[in-house]
Parts: sequence; structure tokens; C-alpha cells
Amino acid sequence: MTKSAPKVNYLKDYQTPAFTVDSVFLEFLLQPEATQVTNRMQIGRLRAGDLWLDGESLDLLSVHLDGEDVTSQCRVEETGLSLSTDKEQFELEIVTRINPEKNTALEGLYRTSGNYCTQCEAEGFRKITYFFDRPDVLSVFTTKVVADKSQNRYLLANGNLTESGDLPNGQHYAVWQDPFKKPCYLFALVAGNLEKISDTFRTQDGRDVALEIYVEPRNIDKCEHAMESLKRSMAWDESRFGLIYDLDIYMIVAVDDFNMGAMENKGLNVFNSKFVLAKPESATDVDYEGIEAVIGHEYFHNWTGNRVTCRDWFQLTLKEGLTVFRDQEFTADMLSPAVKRIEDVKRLRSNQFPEDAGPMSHPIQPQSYIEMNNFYTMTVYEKGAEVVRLYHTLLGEGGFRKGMDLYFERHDGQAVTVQDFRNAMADANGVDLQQMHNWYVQSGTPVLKIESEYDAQMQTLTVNCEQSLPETEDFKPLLIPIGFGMLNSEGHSLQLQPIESHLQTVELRSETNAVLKMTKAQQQFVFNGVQTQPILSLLRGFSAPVKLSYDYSDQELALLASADEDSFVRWEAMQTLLLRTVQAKVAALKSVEEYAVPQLLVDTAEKLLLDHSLDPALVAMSLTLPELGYIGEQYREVDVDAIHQAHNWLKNGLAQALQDEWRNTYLRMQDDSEYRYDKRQIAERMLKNVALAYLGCLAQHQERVFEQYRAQHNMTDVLAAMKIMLHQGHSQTDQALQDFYQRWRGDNLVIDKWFAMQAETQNETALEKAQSLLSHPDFSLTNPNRVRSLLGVFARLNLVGFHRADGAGYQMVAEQIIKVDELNPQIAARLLGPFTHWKRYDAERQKLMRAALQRILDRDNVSKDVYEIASKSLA
Ligand code: B3K
Ligand code: ZN
Repeated sequence: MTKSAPKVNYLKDYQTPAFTVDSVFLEFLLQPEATQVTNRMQIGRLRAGDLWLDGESLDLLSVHLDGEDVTSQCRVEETGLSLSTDKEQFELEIVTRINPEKNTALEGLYRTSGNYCTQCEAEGFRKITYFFDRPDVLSVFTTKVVADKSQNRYLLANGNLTESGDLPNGQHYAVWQDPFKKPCYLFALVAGNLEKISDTFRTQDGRDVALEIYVEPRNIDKCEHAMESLKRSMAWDESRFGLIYDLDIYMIVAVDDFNMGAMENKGLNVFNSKFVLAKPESATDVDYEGIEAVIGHEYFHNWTGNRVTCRDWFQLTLKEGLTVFRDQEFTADMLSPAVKRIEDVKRLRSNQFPEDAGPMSHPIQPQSYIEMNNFYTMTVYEKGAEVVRLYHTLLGEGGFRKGMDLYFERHDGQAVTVQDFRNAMADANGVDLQQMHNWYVQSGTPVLKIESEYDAQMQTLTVNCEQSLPETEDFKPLLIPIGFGMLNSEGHSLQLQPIESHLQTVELRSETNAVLKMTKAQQQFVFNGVQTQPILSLLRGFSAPVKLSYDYSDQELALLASADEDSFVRWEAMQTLLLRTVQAKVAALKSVEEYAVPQLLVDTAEKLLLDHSLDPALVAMSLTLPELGYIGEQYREVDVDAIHQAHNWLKNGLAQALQDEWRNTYLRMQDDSEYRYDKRQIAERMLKNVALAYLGCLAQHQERVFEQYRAQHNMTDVLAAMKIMLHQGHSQTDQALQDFYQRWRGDNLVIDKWFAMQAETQNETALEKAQSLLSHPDFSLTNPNRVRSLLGVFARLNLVGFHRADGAGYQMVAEQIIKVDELNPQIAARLLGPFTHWKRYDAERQKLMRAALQRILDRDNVSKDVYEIASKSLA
């Protein structure tokens, strides 16, 4: 914690470790405020030099080198300990003391609701004991946990339980052995009076694995979906990738205080309870899907992350990009590939594209960092997953699988780099993938500009493609696969015949579907036998994470929206029509022009609503207006009020114009049967609630919204109704809010929703509302979920409140960030996100946002997490 520029770590400075730790024995004597940790390491030397061990906020009690007390010879610094020795092989035993109770940063060993738990990735292990806290030092861990039995019924750590028993004075102990070598960031320990549900999974090779989910006793009825998700994940990884689980037991622990979603510690995952607990009354479809995805994600890490790990933290996307890709494919297989793809594209565009255009922009393989925790970003994760998807698109499912198989064959038990992954993909398929490197080292969202020329006489179509990276002059061209098709004016797909010389660069996936392989800055693709002027279907499946620029007419978009064979393109076309309408209205608001909702838009929307052969989820997503943030992204300078106004105007306009269709759709999608988490029900609920949101704009349907709330059928429907009431300011809103609170008081995850829905509501009193919630007895600055529900949601989604012209929104959030930074720097740094985009606002707001950032930065005890983001934003 220092204001004078903290140390920057560079990828170019990477050095292999100087020592190995072949095995480590850890003993924890757990006490809330004084836990004693004994750490006995068998160390081997690889290079000459002193011993340096990372360690922070530790009370050093003793150090023994091969049994000899060397405590006084150790030099203890703020970030670690050094010791001179020239021994080749030795045992080092270090005893330290830590205070889990006071650990509000939730990194290292801490307490949550009276239970002990750990979070070590990226560099939290050094807050537990002195160690080589780097992912390329892999050791075999044995962990002994000793604690008071009445307070800690369960004592858990990584691996398999080898011993346990009672001790004098009401203590008991357990010994866990993890036979797999692992870096210390995968270490975990949990202890407390939890309850568990148990199950088993029989692996492909006939072993029974014990599955256990531990939660606080009051939550024991909410674990079933998580357990089912785990079993589905295990089966899926076997069938899709041939990857089988390796220990005898797999444990998941859910805790309420957790900085992120979950953590893939070997054999002992620790989860934010948000991604474990669910029952229909209290969790939405989105929650259910999130649980399945995160359970899958952490489970998939067992191979992509744990068995094969990262050489250094600059390689983070090696495990995260790949594991996100795997969890995306898992969800796609469990639910709907088309829906999942669109959800992921929306996420990427609303969150990663802005990050890549802002001051924290970095390549998926960052080249430097001050605080590694700041680089668990949308870029490393989601864009990283898009880059993995490029290999998949280029090599096909079979080729990708060959690459994965070779990757594990070569690197099981190793700590490797993104280059090793690429080499495996290339070698397994006998192809050159060197150009893929450019995706790893260049930041920014590429722009893909496409123009087409139709020659009626020659019956040829020429597609001219040009790629660029904004603000990168000497950019290196990327390998971009472009999903491609053509339609005639009736919406029928045309057969694709690339000219002879383009057979190498145009890969036909079917008669009407191709992938154009773009490798140069500018490149042409020519097709023969095109009998009529075609309509191009571009970037099918969102085949690369780029911004596409192509001059479509509204008519072409309307046709694509209802006829293209690719569901992403259909959705995208409809969204573009909606976006254009909002943009036209924003322009009209600034002039005296009148502007009405275009008939073409209404007709296209109506067509979708009336076509009952379509997947209701796709109709719902197509007819949901683009998010305010995404609309803002289209402007150099965001006019918050005009966008908000135009957005509401279009929603009301479509509500009016298609009243009957919305009502009929709402009624058609009604389903009173018992809640199930399945594709059909989810899709129908989604469309029903989109229809209700439009109906909610109309006074005569207000009662219907409240009715849906009162029915309390399931949380998806309840929350949808509540949000509509809040957004529209319906007269029953306060009554519903109070009822909701009373009903769910004490259920933290549901109360988070109660905070979030109010924080998100945009109106003149938005800021006052958020301020009053800050002093609500259920608000707490030490619980990350609660902080995110109120402050995170307000700053990120409440454009009207946060960007209030007088700067009061900025001030309120800045004050809270300062308070959070004293408690939990990781969470404080995350809250800074919305401030980093100050350049996108008018001069007055820029000034106010910068002033807020400066105030956050100008403190003696600013954390390096916050320092890094605030200083880069102001630079
Ligand atoms: N690997 C963890 C994230 C750790 C974040 C550290 N600040 C969860 C995941 O990606 O699965
Ligand atoms: Zn992950």
C-alpha cells in the first residue's frame, strides 16, 4: 500500500524458478484471531543464489533449516523473506501467525459467517505462509487442520482424506493429501459448522467419485441444482473431451463473502453462494444457468488449469480463455447453442469492447501489471474464449479435439504458455498457426470493413475485406474467419461457388454456408454463378470478436432478421434495426424534426411475433432493445439523457404499435405448470416477460404486471414483474417492494436482488434512492455481493443516476469506493470501472469524473489495486 508508484511486473522479465518444492506439509492450528501455520517444505536448488520466499502480513514465529533455528538470519521485508544458504537439498520449516477474523480483503485465510475459508489465486497464498508464490512451482501438498470441534464440524483441504480424529480440549483434526502436484494458488482449506449434501459419480473408467456440497445449514434445501450441474459437467467433459476426474472426492463449499464467482482449488472448490444456491421461488432462470455454467467452469479447470497450469500470470488466458470456451460449449449443449452464442456476444460487446477501448485496454496476454487481480478481466476471459473459439472454427470440432489431446499428452503436470497451446493445436493438425500470435499481443477491438460488388453480367460477387485496429498504426494482420452466406431477395440461401483460385481461402461448410479465411490486412473473396444481386449474411455465428462495418440497407436487415439460416445474423439484423431507430430518434431530439417508429421495423417485429415456428428465446432476444450502455458505445460522446429518452420512446412506440401481438404472445407463453429448468420453459418465460415489459408501458395492462407479481409463481416471473413496475413507476411498486423485502428478509441472495433492482431504476430520484439504501440496515460494505448489488449496479447500469449532471452520483460512488478500499481493495478496484470511461462524456462530466478519480487516488493508503486503475485512467 503506497502512493509512490508501486512495482510493475513485466512478462519480458520472466525467469524460471531457482528452487523446487518437492513436497510441502502444512499444519493449521485454527483460531479466529491467531491461527498458527507450520509450513515444512522439502526444497531443491536449481540455480545458485539466496532463497527468497513471498509473504505478506504474516507474523513470523520461527524458521528452521534442516532442524537448525535460523530465524535471526532471515531478512524479513514487507513482501517476503530472504535467507542465505548454499545447500542443494534441504528442509525448511517456517511457523507464522495470521488473523483470519480481521481479514476483510478476503484473500488468504479468512472467516465468513463464522467459517474459515481460503482464496489464494492469484497471490493470496503468501498471506498464509512464506512460499514461492508463483504458478510454475508445483508441489505435492499434505495439509493437517486442527480446530475446535464444536465450532468446526468439518475440516477440509485439497485431495483425499487420509486421517482424522479427536484431540484433547475439544479439538479435532484431519489430514488431507493431494497426490497431484500443484501450484500454491490452488491450495484450499475450509472449516466450520457447515452441512453437506452427498452424491456419487461413476466415471467412464468405472471409479466412484464422492461428490459433496457444503453450505450453511439454512441453505441445505438449495443445493440440488448445483449437484445435478456438477454431475452433468463431469459427464460432459468425459464425452466431449475424454477428460475424466482424478481424485476420489470432489467438494464444493458455498460461502456468502467471496470476491468473485468461484475458485477451482484442487478437489475443493470454494464458491460464492450465488453460484450454488437455488430453488425456483428464490432464483431466476439466469441464476440457474449461471450456477450450471460456473459449476461447469470450475470443474473443467481440473484439466485446463490444474492438471496443466500456467507458467506465469501473463499466461492467465491459457487457462481462463480455454475454460470459458469450454463452459460456453457446455451451456450450449445443455440448453441452446443459438441462444448461448447470442448471450455471449452481448456480454462481450457490452463489457469487453468498452474495456478494450478504455485506459485499461490490454491484450489477452497482458505484457505488464501492477496488481494481478486487476487482470481477471473480460478481455482475458471472454475475448480469450473468443480466440480459443477461432482455433475451433478454423480446425473444426475434430481438429480442435486432436489439438486438445496433444496438449494434455505433452503437458500434463506442467506449467506452460499460450504458445505451448498453439503449438499443440498446430502440430496435431499439421497446420501453421503462427499468425494467431497476433491475437494474443495486440489490444483493441479489430474493425472489419466489408464492401461488396456484384457484376450482373459476369454473375460474380466480389467481397472486399479490410481489417484494422484502431489506434494501432503498425498493427499485424489477424487471422479472421468470417462466417458467410448469401440470400436472394426472397430470403432463400444461395449456393456458394468460390472461384478456383479462392478455394484455399473459402472453406465451404455446406452448399450455402462458408468460412472466409482472412489473413491479410486487405483481402478479396470472389464467387461465381451468382444470378441475382445477393444479400450478404456476414460474420455468421459471430465468427470473430470484431466490429463489422458493412453498409446494409434497412430492407436488407429486415430480410436477414426473418430469413437468414444463421440465428446470430438474424438476431443481429433485428438489433441493428432497433439501434438505428434509437439513433435516429436521438438525432431528432436534438433538432425540431418529427420522427416516428418506422413501419418496416414494426412489420419485422410483428413477423417474428407471429412466426410460431421460431424458438421463443430467439424472438425474445431479437425484440429486446439494445442495452443503454451498448447504445452509448456507438457514440464518441454519450448523451445519457437523449439515449435514455429515445430508448423509452421506442419501447413505448413498439408497445403501442403491437399491443395485440404482445398480449397474445403473453397469453400464449403462459404456463402454470411446476417450474422446471429446461430449454422450453426458459424460452417461454423469456418471451412472456419481454411481452409483459412492452405491455407494462401501457396503462391498461398495468394490473397484469402486478398480477404476475402476486402470483409468486417463480422468481424469474416475480423479478421480471418487479423490474417493470419499478421502471414504469407503477402505482403498486412500493407495495410490492415492501412485500418482497418482508418475504425474503434474511435470504441474502434474494435481498441482493432487492437492492439491485432499486439501484438499477433510472429516474429523477435514482441517486437519492441509492443513497437511502446505503443506510439500510441490510447494507454492508464488507459483503462483496451486497456492494456489487447496490454500488456496482448503480454505477454501471444506472446511467441517469450515476451521470447526474451535477456530479452528485460520482461523488457518492467515489466516497464509497474510498471506504471499500480500506476493507477490500479488489472489490474497490472493480467498482472503479465506470469511472474509467470518462472520455466518453461531455466536458463538464469529464471534469467531474476526473475529479472523483483524483480524490480516490490522492490518499496515503490507496491500495495498489485501486492505484493501478485510477492512475492509468487519469494518465
Ligand atoms: N480462477 C478463479 C478466479 C481467481 C480470481 C483472482 N482474483 C475463478 C475462475 O476463473 O474460475
Ligand atoms: Zn476460470
